[in-house]
Amino acid sequence: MELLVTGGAGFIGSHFIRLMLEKEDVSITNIDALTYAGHISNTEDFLANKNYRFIQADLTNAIEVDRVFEQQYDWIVHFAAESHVDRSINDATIFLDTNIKGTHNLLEKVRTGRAKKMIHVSTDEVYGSLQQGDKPFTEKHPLSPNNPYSASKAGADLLVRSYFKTYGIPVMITRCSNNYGPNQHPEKLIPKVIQCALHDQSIPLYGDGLNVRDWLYVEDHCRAIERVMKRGQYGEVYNVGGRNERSNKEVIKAILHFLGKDEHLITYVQDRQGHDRRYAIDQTKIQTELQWEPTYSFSEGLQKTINWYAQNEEWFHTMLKWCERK
Ligand code: NAD
Ligand code: TDX
Repeated sequence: MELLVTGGAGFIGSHFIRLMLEKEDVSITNIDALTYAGHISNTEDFLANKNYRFIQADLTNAIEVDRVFEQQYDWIVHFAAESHVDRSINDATIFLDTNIKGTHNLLEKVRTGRAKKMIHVSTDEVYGSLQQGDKPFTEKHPLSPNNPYSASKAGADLLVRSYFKTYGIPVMITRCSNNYGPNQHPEKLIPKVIQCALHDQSIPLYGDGLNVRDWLYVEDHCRAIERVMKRGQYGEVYNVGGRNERSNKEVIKAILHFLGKDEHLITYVQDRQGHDRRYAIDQTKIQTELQWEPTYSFSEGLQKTINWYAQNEEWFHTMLKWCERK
């Protein structure tokens, strides 16, 4: 199987490649622009694998994309995106380019036969926000994104849907909740908290700290995508979640507890603009139709994650330096 992964030098994409390289008869091409969020160090352990190759290419650049598609692929698994909500609030421009135009360029390659099938990796944020007591999002929940990042992801989701309806191409969408694990960019909540806690630095908690996210260990997300490739139905959307809702304050306290650090490190700071209150996923569909469910408990996943960051502080600094250069 010839598999094209986009954004494989980022957090989730690199874990997905690692998982797929364990399979027989899979040859993987990773295309990544190596933005501030993507770094070759995330792929170091499989760089030399004979079934893997890397091409630095920007999905928004038609010429670079054409070069990648000189050969045909059986699958595209599309992770590449601008992924950080706070950055999208500062400036949405690149989010529209990468997340919408980049996705469109790939859809065109499926439409014109350069790739046979595609999975578009999306997010629960496209559904908007829930209040405490509301029912979790099903796949039928209307798309009501509240920040430029999620609006750009919703735009991409709708384009994918339109290409299925108009051209009948074999595409599927996954919408996952918050991932955590090794190699997640230092700007995201869990890595940031671990790093601050390790160095007894203050931990910025937005607003009242009671916003709720559903947390899933990254390897479980990758296994869900693999399951969708094997058993999913074209044109369908599959929610993926951890059945693990926690307030941000609870998550930070759990990390401090693991590290034996004091809760006084928590510093309440100004809230994120348009901060979604709660995400919660109803994943009945993937569970019953595709027989997928998460394998990691939050405490197992968090322990693994904290250990990794504690043992890989150099990686953290590499990413921060890379960010400064970009
Ligand atoms: P990430 O920011 O860690 O990685 C994104 C990767 O995409 C980087 O390697 C970056 O260099 C690459 N990229 C960005 N723009 C590009 C372009 N124009 N051309 C080629 N490559 C480009 O993101 P992540 O957290 O791994 O998320 C991966 C995907 O999963 C995204 O589509 C995101 O929306 C989705 N998702 C993430 C989460 C989460 O909790 N992290 C949850 C649900 C869905
Ligand atoms: O310093 C912080 N303090 C804080 O309180 C940061 C970085 C975040 N937060 C809060 C905001 C959110 O409620 O923690 C929560 C998680 O924040 P992020 O890690 O920025 O993730 P989130 O905004 O929930 O989005 C993530 O999950 C869905 C990913 O970044 C998206 O790519 C994915 O689609």
